[in-house]
Formats: sequence, structure tokens, C-alpha cells
Amino acid sequence: MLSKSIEEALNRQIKIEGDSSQVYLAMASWAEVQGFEGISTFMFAQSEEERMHMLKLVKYINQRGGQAKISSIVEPVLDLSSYKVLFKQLLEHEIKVSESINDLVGIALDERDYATHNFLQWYVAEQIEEEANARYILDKINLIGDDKGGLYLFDNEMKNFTSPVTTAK
Ligand code: OFO
Repeated sequence: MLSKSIEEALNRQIKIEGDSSQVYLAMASWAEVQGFEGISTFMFAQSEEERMHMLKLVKYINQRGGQAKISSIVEPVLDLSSYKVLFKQLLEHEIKVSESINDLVGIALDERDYATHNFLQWYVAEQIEEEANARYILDKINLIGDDKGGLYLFDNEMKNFTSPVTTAK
């Protein structure tokens, strides 16, 4: 059985994951319209992943005797001035999500809820991967600079992005 405070903290994370899904959906849609086929494919897949992260929490809360809360959708506030700016925001966003996962782990430990602590380890590993992916992609973008051919190849590569790290799943 979850304590009220753990249930509330996990429910806050449901909202964060749901918002993440919206953020990446907005990025995907922007990239699609700009003609970045690879980047949009990547962002659509990211959006799906975030939804999966959210659903995992919904199931866990309900299985442990709590009640998952599904909140309203918030319109993402994004700077859509360039693909580079897009990926910078992706990294900043993931750093914030990592902080919220860390806070959750802290709450689980404070309450000696080891089942929740164990459950959260998947998210800890996932955040390592997501931050590493974002840094890896930003490094590539910095290498491209203003080279149009490089951008074309980069976008093509993003269609089948494979993570340089495989810590979760
Ligand atoms: Fe759910 O990992 Fe990104 O936000």
C-alpha cells in the first residue's frame, strides 16, 4: 500500500511524463512541417516513449492500492526558432525530469518504501540514457555548424537513431 505522500509524488510524476509527451509531440510536429523528416520521426517516437513512462506510473500506483490521477493537457511553451534550439530545450527538459525523479527517489527512501524505490530505478536508468542521448545529439549538431550537407545527413541519421548508451529497457 502506498502512503498518501508517495501516491501524491508519483501522481505529480504522471503529469510530468504526460507533459513531456506533449513537448516532444509539439517538437515533432514543428520538425515535420519544416521538412526535417528524421528529426520528426525521432520526436514522434520520443513522445510515444514518454506516454509509456506515464502509463507505467499509472499502472504502478493503481497496483499498489492508490489511485492514479490523469490531469489536463498543458500547451508546451517552446522556442521553435531552429532545430538546434529544439535539441537544447530537449536536454534542458530532460535535466529537469531527472531532478524530479531524483526527488521522488529521495521521498521513497525517506519513507522506507523500498518497493517504490526499486520501481523508480528503471526511471533513474532511463534518465541517464535520455540525457546522454541529448548531449550526444547536441555534439553532432555543433560539429555540423552551418554545413547544409551535414544537416541533411544528420536528419537522415535521426530516422533510425540508436542510443550510444543502453542503460534502461
Ligand atoms: Fe520520461 O523521460 Fe524524458 O522526460
